[in-house]
Amino acid sequence: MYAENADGDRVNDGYPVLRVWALAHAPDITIVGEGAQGRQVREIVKQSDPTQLIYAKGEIFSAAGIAIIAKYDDDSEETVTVYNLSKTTALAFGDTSVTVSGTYEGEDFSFAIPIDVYVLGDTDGSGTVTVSDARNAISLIGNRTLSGAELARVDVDGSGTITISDIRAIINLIGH
Ligand SMILES: [Ca+2]
Repeated sequence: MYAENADGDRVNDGYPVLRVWALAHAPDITIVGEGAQGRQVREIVKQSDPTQLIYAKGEIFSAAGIAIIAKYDDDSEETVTVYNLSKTTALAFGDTSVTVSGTYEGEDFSFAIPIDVYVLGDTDGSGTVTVSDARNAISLIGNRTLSGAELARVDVDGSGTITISDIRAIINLIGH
C-alpha cells in the first residue's frame, strides 16, 4: 500500500508507508492500494461434490464438478482449481473414498469424497461374478426400484432396466 495527500500526490516518493504512520496522519493523507492484495484466506470449503460418485471397477476417479471455494476475510471468494487426488489410478472394488487436498495461499485443505465402486454383473456386491449373481439377476428382471450402484452393477447392458439380455451378459461374466 502507499499513501496520498489531499492533492492526490503520493507521499514518501510513492514508496510504501507504515499503516500506523498513515493512520496517525489521517485525514490529511489517504491509504491507497489495500484491498485485493491485503485480504487473507479465512476458510476453504467444498461447495459441491464431483458429478460422478459411482464407478465401475477399473474406472478412473474424476473430480469434475467439484467446487472448492476460498473465502477471504473481506467476504470475497475465489474458486480453487489446483488440488491433488489420493487416487489417480484404476479404482478397485472396496475403494470407498478419494481425498481431494492441497494448499491454497498457505491454507491447507482436504476433503474426502465418498464413492461407490461396483463390479459389473456382481448383483450381490460380493466383489466377484458367480452363478448366484445370475440367479439374483433373474429375480430382478423388471424391477424398477433399483438405482445408483445397485442398478449399474445388474444392468450390464446399460439399458436402464433389468432384462433377459442382462442375465445372458452376467452369465458371460462369471469367473472373469
Ligand atoms: Ca457376486
